[in-house]
Amino acid sequence: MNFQRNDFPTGFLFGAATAAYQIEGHQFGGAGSTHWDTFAAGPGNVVRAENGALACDHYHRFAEDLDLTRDAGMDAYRFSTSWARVMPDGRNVNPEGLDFYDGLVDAMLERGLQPFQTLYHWELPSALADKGGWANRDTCAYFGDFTDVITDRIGDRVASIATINEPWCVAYLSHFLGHHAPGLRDIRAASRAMHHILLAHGTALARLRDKGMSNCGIVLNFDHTEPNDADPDATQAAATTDAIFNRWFIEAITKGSYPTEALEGFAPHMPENWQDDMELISQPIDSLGVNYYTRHMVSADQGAVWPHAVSEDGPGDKTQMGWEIYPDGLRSFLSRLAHDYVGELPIYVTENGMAWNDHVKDGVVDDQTRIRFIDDHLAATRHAITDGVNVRGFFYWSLLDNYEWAFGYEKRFGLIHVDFETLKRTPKASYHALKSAIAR
Ligand code: GCO
Repeated sequence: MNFQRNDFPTGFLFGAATAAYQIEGHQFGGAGSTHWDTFAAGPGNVVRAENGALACDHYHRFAEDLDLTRDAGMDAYRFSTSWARVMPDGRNVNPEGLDFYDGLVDAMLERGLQPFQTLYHWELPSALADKGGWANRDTCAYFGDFTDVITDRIGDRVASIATINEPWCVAYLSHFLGHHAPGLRDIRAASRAMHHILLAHGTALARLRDKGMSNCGIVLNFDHTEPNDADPDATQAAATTDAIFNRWFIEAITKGSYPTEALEGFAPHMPENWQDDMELISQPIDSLGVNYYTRHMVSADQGAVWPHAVSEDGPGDKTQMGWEIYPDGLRSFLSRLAHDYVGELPIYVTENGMAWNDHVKDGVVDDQTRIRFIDDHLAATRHAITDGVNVRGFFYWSLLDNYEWAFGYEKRFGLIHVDFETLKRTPKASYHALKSAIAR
């Protein structure tokens, strides 16, 4: 890597990110069924119909995983607390689930790792999916109750709490594009989910403030979006796509409004009196988490349903996901977010990383492409800091190869290789390179 820890401001945090369902093994510890278990069991939804029942068996191996995180010289670890593990039916507490997260947080602290918690990284209990999930307003209040229960147990020891991970994925990708659980392609359900997921954020944040928590925020994903050609229709399609993907959530949170380009499609299907919720949704946050992966080029397609747009991957080199590697997009988002929305508010890059078809050969995983990827995105982060953006930390996605949702176990994002037959962990060359770069 072409940087050292002291190229970053003092106190800048280096970490790695994971999510409960993707690594823990949801069959253990009395966790309840989630909508991902049932979605994975539906025809053609997930590669080989794989689910998170075993995943990386982090439930039993977390000590080893956190040892590896500490040994890499990291400062922080981003994880999620599964709602369905803590409350298997979404309403009643599973003491074993609370004990697990209690022990997990202590294990981080024992290793000098700051716990960065995410409350919802998509582990929706099936019992609540039965009632309509995020299309149902009641789910927001239930989420508030979950927030109370988990915070009463571990809130005294976590460094940061993000309410929701990637609301665009929760709402649009899952209820309009149908690629993630619950797999709907329905504009009414999508419009409701687009709003309710933010109401859930606002509800949880209010509960956290009632408990005096002052380290709270949300994690949003941003995709660099450009028109594919000079056609004015493409410019329009790109602007609408940008409004849905990149502006909807941050504008709601920081300005209490939704972009008109996006409301054009959603407004007729929004829940009644949604305007009354905007004050709760736009309460101040303490930090913003930014997930950034790639760039999309957008063309107009008047024959397609609203938003009359088709997105393609950009022209540059691709990862195993087929996503273009485009580090400049990270720099420009960090600047845009500071300039247009959050000003001096601390920003953390809470996810950035790439999948590659990694193999262990003679005990080594030589992932040079990932080393360059990380180096280039940390350079983009450094540039944003030089431009004056208040970026306080960077979390690589992900610590481990894991369950990549609809792609099953096929896409390897980890700094650490996981053999899904034996569950053996093998740190990749990128792990060692990052370790050397961030050594004190
Ligand atoms: C997301 C999630 C992660 C993914 C990662 C790679 O962005 O979808 O936060 O759970 O695994 O982003 O796709």
